[in-house]
Amino acid sequence: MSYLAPESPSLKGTPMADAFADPIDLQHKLFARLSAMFASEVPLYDRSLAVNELVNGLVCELMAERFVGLRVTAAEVTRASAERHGAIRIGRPDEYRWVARFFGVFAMEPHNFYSMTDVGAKSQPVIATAFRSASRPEHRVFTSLLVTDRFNSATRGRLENALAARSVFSAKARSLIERCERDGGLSSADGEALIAEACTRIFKWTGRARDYQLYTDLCAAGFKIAADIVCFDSHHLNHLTPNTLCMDLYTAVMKRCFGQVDVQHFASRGCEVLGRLAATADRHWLRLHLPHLPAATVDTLAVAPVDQQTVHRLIQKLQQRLNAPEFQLASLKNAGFKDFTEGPPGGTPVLLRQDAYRAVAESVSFTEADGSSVQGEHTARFGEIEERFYATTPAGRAMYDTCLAEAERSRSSGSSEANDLAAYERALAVPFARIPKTLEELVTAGLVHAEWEPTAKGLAARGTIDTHDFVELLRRGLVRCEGIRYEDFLPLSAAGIFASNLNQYGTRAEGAAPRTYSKPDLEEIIGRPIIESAAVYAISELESRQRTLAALGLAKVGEIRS
Ligand code: OOG
Ligand code: NI
Repeated sequence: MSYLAPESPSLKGTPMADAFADPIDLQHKLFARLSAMFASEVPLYDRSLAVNELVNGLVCELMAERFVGLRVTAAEVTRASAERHGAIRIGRPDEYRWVARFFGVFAMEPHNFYSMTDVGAKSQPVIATAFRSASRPEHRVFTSLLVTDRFNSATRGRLENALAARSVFSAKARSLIERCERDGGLSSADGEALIAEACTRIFKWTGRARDYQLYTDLCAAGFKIAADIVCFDSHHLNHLTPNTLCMDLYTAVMKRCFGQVDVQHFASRGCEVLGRLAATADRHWLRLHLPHLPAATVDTLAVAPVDQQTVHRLIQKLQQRLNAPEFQLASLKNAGFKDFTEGPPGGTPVLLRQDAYRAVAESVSFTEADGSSVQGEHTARFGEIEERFYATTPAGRAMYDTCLAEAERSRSSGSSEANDLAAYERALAVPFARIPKTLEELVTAGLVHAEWEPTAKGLAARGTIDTHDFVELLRRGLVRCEGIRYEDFLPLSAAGIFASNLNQYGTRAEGAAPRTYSKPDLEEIIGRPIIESAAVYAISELESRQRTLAALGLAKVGEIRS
């Protein structure tokens, strides 16, 4: 099917349209290859993927104990570990448009406008959107654009000069993108050719840069983000983040692998977090974390208690596996793992949790205007990990923001040790206590979005039901719901990532009259509308409510208005 030109049915069913590769298949190939590229560039990333797959496999073993009859194959664990989000930073508007058109080939649409220019202390001179599939989001790329009017005119001139000299998309890449747009798709061979351009040129780290003086001047002035963008000759991936099934276990394992915690400490932390998961994971957890399992299978699974011995046995098994040489990360050049996870505390299933190992300095060869070269280094590429939860309603988001701000305040006034994880978790749990922990409670409080459907009991009661209220219908067992997963980014968390990763907390605007950017500015650059994901989550929920009411005989489809 042609996604770029859905309005041109003339192509459908023609030999040409049939010869097109499925853009989602191409997207999976693209991210598998980008991941292989990044793994060859960054040894720690390669090992962190192995850690993630090991942890995800263990979590699935735990689930097989918890859910009677559940089996998760190794291939399914690999599948659950294949999701990625990347981050790239672009210098020129015309480059940005090419990037948007490139992602269009892979059915990835711009979602949400993020301005980093005005987020308080963590501001950065970039605006951004994230490219992902609207209907099948699995991979996403947070794509920033440098806004040069934040700089004084002399710096701005130097930035634009440096940027004018480069050409990241080859003539071949551009013609493949144009072909896709013109014909409504690409053949597999052309898709492969474009993926090769992505992995050998467009997003590749080359270790080469230009203009060492500009690089050092920008870093010294507090504009390392600009140096990261303008001095390099590709849109190198800054990070490529896999998805974990248990953030707290993953971070504990990584700290053990880096030698930041000893084996005993790991054993007790591992048992604590796995024990907590064993006690709380329900079918909603399975649907959220393993969306590839058929819903009908998950719905029939019976939950069984998991004893502490089983948890111990699993952690012991993990310890043994971690003794393998590939997990001795301390032997690789590294700057360690961050102390604390960003986002809500474990067990509060809203939005997303993110953590990372820190960036290491990489050597860079700068080519100067006279052709000579200077050796320098650059620290930017780090190893993020994330776990995704439910999309919040506006009320849920407001509550989340309030809880986070409160946690932030108590942290900055707190006396807890900088790296005391237990104290950090206790402090975070206090403000977040007011956010419920189960899906039913979250939807009852109107804090997260869900998809609804009638139950068999509800269908049998059709004609006798006297309420339209979904909380009441849920309470009576006439409907059920599944939470909608959050597929986007959080501007504050993103700003924090820029800041911690660049080791530079915020940049001030020096431009005479820096303008304020808004969504239409970026839409003009991209040449396409930017999707508001909050509206899409709300509409999905509303449509499922309409279908459910209709199935229960409570309304005709299309009759309900919110
Ligand atoms: C992008 C930061 C945003 C996230 O996970 O929030 C991001 C960047 O550092 O370029 O990736
Ligand atoms: Ni990220």
